[in-house]
Amino acid sequence: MIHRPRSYRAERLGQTISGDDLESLLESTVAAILAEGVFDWHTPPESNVLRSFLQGLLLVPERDVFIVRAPDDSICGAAVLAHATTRSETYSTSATITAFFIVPYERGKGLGNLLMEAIISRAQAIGAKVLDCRVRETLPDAAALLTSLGFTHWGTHPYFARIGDRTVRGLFFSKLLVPEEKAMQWQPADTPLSTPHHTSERDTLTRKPLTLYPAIDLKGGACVRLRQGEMSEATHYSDNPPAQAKLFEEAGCRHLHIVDLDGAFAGQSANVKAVEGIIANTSLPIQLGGGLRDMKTIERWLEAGVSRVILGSAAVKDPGLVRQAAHAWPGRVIAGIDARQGRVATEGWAEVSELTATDLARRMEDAGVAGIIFTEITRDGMLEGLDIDQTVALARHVSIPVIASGGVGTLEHLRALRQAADSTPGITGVIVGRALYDGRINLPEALNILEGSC
Ligand code: AMZ
Repeated sequence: MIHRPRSYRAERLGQTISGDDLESLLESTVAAILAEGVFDWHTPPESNVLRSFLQGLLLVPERDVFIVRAPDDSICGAAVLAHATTRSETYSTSATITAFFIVPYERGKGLGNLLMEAIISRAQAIGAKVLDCRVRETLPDAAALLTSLGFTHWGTHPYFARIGDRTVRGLFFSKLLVPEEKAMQWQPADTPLSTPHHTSERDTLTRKPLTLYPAIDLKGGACVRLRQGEMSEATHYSDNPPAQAKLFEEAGCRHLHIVDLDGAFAGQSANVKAVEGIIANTSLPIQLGGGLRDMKTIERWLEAGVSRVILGSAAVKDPGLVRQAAHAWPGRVIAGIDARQGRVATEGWAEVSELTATDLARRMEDAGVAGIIFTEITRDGMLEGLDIDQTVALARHVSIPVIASGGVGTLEHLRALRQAADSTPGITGVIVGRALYDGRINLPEALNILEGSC
């Protein structure tokens, strides 16, 4: 097995926490309280009080708890995002960071940025238009971090905290997550999408970037592309998957999407050497799907250096496994929902179930997955455009990120997704396969469109 050094990473915690994680969170929280106070404590309470408080926090649906893990898995930072679950104008337009810390001994490594990125993408995924944060005036580093991330300081609160015999003011910061004119409009989640007719320059400056995931589909150790998932329709592109991965990395991609096609059909990992070769040959984060049907196999790949696993058949046939994996590896399990005209397919897409994509998406959100990849099978490999309507409908049905897949053939198709994502913040990325291999899409231009600068 190939081992890569693990890196610092931010995650959102689920409702339950392992004993080790709880102790680690407790320890880092005490360090942060001693350094400058957090969660309204300036001296640490008894550890049982703090332990119950942290456990209780995880159970509140309107609170998301984020952590930063060090390479040895210990927790070295945490934050809380408060938002409303109610889809009402008053409550769901903003989200507020109510706690935020990096332990003193891990500062200066950019971990605050990492934690904030995870918070911002969650706030966007739940449709918040504004992200608020209050910082004590005695914390200039925290204020500087927010300013550098585009937050605006707009006011002060005179009696924010009483520390010893001192009254400390709070500084209010906000960041708009949508263009200003959209922040003024209220659009209930279930109303049809009104597509903007033009894109103003201001839009492009405030949009969130979409991620492009180049696809490497593996069959018999080689890179192939299929049409509508048919193995008999495979076009062979490269015998050297690790070299292909490197090419994508050098061309500016920031992530890789890998599917073990033989594995998806067989129900167990098949292109093991090719995947290991890719892991060894690139430093990009990798999401891997195809044939992952038990905890052992999932763990094996996450340990081997894969960033996230994609569960497809298991999402339909073994939701208990998805729930267990999502809780064991928060942020690292995503669901692959592949639908043939709205009905979900499994086993290499050879079987179609009765489940609709939207029903499954809700179940997967409930199981705790970090996101969904949605593929309309009839579009896959056909180069005729994504099924944007279905993707939008799905993204509006859940509050976790949705990645679009199947059918990208031109830059216009990416522009159309970009536009849809502007009014549906849950759409966060797109998978592109055949069009890249055939040279129909120029990668720098594609990245430019998706990342928002054109
Ligand atoms: O093209 C296919 N026939 C195909 C494909 N691309 N079949 C499965 N898959 C992908 C899914 C998902 O990423 O899009 O394999 C993954 C799911 O595999 P499993 O073994 O969990 O169902």
